[in-house]
Amino acid sequence: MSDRIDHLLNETRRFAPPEELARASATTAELYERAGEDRLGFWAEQARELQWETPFTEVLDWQPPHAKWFHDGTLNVAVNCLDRHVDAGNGDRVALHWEGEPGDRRTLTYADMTAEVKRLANVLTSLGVKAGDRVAIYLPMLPEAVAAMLACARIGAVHTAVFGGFSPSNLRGRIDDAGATLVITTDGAWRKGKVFALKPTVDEALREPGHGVTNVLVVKRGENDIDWVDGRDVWYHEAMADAEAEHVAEAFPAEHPLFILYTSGTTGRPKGILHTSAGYLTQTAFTHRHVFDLQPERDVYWCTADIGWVTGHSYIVYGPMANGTTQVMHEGTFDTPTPQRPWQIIERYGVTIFYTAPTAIRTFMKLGRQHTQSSDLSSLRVLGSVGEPINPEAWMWYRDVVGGGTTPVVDTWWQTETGAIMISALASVTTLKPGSAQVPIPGIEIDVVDEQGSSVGEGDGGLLVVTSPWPSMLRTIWGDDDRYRETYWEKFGDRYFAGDGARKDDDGEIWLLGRVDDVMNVSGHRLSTAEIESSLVAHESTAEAAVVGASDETTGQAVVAFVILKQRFADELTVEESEDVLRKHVAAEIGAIARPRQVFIVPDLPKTRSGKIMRRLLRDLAERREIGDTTTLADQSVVDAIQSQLR
Ligand code: 6R9
Repeated sequence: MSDRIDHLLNETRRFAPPEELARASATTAELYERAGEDRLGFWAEQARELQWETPFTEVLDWQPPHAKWFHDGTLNVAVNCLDRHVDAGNGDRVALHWEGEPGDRRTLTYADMTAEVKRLANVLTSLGVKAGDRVAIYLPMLPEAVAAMLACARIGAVHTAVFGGFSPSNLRGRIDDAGATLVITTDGAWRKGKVFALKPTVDEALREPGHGVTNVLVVKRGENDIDWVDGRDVWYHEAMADAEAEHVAEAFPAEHPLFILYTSGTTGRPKGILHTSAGYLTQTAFTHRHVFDLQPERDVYWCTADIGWVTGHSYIVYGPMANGTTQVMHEGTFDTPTPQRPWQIIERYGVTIFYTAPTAIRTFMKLGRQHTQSSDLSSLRVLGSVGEPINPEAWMWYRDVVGGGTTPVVDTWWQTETGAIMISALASVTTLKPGSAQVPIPGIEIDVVDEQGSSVGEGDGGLLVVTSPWPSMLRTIWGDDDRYRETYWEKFGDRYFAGDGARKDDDGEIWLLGRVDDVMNVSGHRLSTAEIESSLVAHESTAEAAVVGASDETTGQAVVAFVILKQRFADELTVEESEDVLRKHVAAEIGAIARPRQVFIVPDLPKTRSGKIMRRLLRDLAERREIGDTTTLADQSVVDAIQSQLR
């Protein structure tokens, strides 16, 4: 695969951590050594950073493909995220600086959050929820969403969060698959300057009988009119006012289920990924602290992910709160009321660590640096990226424009299934390579292998595998252990198959190339969508690009590109001129084999709510097929706009 990844291989820029970050690097750098000498001992040390009711004596019980971590220990996850900080004298530390889209603000300290979660735990119990029961959380970015997850954890109930954008049938599918008995939702939430009703979706999802839901707990936010089912629906604020303030938390076994999260799955039925307690909390807390060089006493951290996505679970709720972090949480969209919103928020709270997705970064690029420059961003000291391969151009823009040219950008590779970050630079230690996730974090073992499972050499590409079990790994697919074995373990035995393509560079470091289902085969040459997208975005006229392999009679597959132009080029060039320029550019950059058969200039790209480009849908469009399932699409009108362009 080496000749096909030349474009990325030619990326030779390197950035060492700035002085003030490197000060901590001596101790952090030792983590690699410690983990290398005694991997299980290393993870046991990390786990002992948590507060245990019963200390564990066994670190790992591995019966491939099933792992149990720290399994004879007991703890309470919510106590670790809340009470522990209050008990340590940090009750006054801000847990959440929350901003509503219309501009309303709330500040909640660790003492406030602890009090909220204790009351809510009592409410859940009074509604009949017991340890092991499942609770569906259909909430947008409200502090109550964080409280709901932690209240479930506190009583040992298993939450399953569902994106606010999902349809009634999708929500119902998840409620049924998980066997949820309670749904927590809101009347409505703010999005793009309007109240977007959520409760009607829950009503519709529960209309047909056959589900096990006995109550719907409703947070008042949108103040929009909603239907009410007496005996089933309960106002959150009323139940909280009636509830006892005190709650004594019980400890649960380390392997007690914590949550189920359905992956948006590009094809087929969604998979309910099951995570358990202590191992998950250990790895989310560890990675959050060391990848971002977190100093909980002074940092202000902002992760822009939705709470209904795994990044919201691991890097808003569990990792950061286990570390006692002060964070920013924001409702609604970034461009409302103005595109300056995110930068104003960073300035207002003095955000020091900012964690977002490449798709957001490319949107910021498209809007232009003038919006970024109108705010003082000098508080930022670490930037993070997650969700997709970040092309070197976006990486450089992020570092230069948002990070003032000095702030490290850590590109973090992981999945819903892995629970926590697996491959990433450590901000205070690693010399960075734009566009590469680089190295497994301490205690994680990764390889890139060929189809037969043999490790590839340096400079070569193949499939990414995790070669030994890790604390925050998924334990199974809820209700379908056979599918768990087939999807992740059948291909390479006791090595975990991630479904991503990757290559090792000459230093043995890792570059992610996108999902293997995003790998195209053009005339027998394997081309990565990420590589061609990277080349397109490197052209001065391109704001954002998505590439798919569409079936082609002669070449098997052909490269089809969808491109959003930067405004000033869209004004200057005709569509035909732009298409021609970009086709030539890719051919020159990567080689004639990668020259797109077609370049479509489009106003927007279809994305999931977690910000991933829906290439499957673009493939349908490129092949002029009926487009498939669009339930995970964030904005349906984008497809209509592209379709009218293709005619
Ligand atoms: C956390 C999250 C997982 C898939 C994963 C990969 C892609 C995520 C990435 C990345 C390259 C990164 N992905 N981070 N690809 N570089 N830094 O995104 O979870 O929604 O389950 O998606 O996302 O393809 O397999 P999830």
